[in-house]
Amino acid sequence: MTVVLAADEVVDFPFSEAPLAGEERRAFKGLHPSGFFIRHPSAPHHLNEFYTSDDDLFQTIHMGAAVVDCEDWLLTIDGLVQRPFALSLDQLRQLPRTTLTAFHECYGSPIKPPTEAVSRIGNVTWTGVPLYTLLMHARPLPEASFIWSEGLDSGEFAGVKADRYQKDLPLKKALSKEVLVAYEMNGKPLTKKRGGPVRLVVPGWFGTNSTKWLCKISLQSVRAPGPFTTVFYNEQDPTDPHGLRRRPVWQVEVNSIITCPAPDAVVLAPNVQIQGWAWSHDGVGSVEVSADQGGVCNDAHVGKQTDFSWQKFSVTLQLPVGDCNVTARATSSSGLQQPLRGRRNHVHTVHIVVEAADVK
Ligand SMILES: Nc1nc2c(c(=O)[nH]1)N[C@H]1C(S)=C(S)[C@@H](COP(=O)(O)O)O[C@H]1N2
Ligand SMILES: [Mo]
Repeated sequence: MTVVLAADEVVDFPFSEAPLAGEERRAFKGLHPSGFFIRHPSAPHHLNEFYTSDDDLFQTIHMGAAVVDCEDWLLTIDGLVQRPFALSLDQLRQLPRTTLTAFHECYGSPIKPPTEAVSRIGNVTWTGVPLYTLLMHARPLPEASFIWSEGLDSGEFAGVKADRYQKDLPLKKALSKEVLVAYEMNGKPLTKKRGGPVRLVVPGWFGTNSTKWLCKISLQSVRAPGPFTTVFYNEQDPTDPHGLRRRPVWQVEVNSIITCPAPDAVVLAPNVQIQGWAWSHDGVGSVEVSADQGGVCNDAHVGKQTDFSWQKFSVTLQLPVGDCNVTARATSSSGLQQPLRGRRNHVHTVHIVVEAADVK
């Protein structure tokens, strides 16, 4: 891929040290805790706010949380570039920063078939330096088609050993202005379990691509060979009618959650307000909300997107008295609709009880 830099996009780099092989891994001081770690997010009915607090946001760690010495931390940019270089944390912080809002979603377990809805989702702000700025300084060679990102963590996941967490992105996505080398979430420095001091953030793409404890970006001509891009995180493409094509776990599929009413809530007939969040890598076009009583199905109002945020939907349904299941079904901007069942992004249904308004 040949990359041309616009004149107004040149960032002045007051530094640019040639990297020494493997030097960036010196900052790694061990894993704590070590081994697989997952923190489940709060239930959908607790995710009413546009911005998800750190406490309500899930965490997914395959091999252990890396303990990183910030003094020793280095980011190396190498591979198919004219000008490989390395940056310290202070140097990274001197570069022009960007803050953006993005939903953050975990694909779910890469060792189970993706048939169950996971709802590991939130919406936060990230602050950091666009990866674009660093790639432009390094000057990609025309043969470069992918970036490989490396974390400082190593160990074992599902019986497979890995000497590092390694992911890849097509260079085209890596050069999109939203991809960040981030050091803050929701305005605060990244904590250890969040991937601090520095992680990659790939808005619109599954969380697995956002490498935590980032230490290296390498430009390459082919996909990365590590287990997290080969053994794990490739799936059967559900849009292939023959079910043969496989695809990397990259773009986030259209999905939604109902945040209000809460499960088993008792509400008053007939007008019941339903609201929630919908998201997709390419934005949400519409959300249909239906109830299994009274034959109701209405298009919700869908709010605007801020950067790569999730989008609010809300609608008032006229429901008869009795038990009722309410379902939201989102359609992406490109026209893909959430499946009704059997898929990680299938529709979310909430059971509610509708009571007559004059019942005391
Ligand atoms: N180095 C490293 N980066 C990683 C992971 C990891 O285990 N190691 N987990 C990935 C997965 S699967 C997800 S969903 C996100 C989770 O980010 P969070 O824990 O901040 O929510 O980080 C990704 N980045
Ligand atoms: Mo994940």
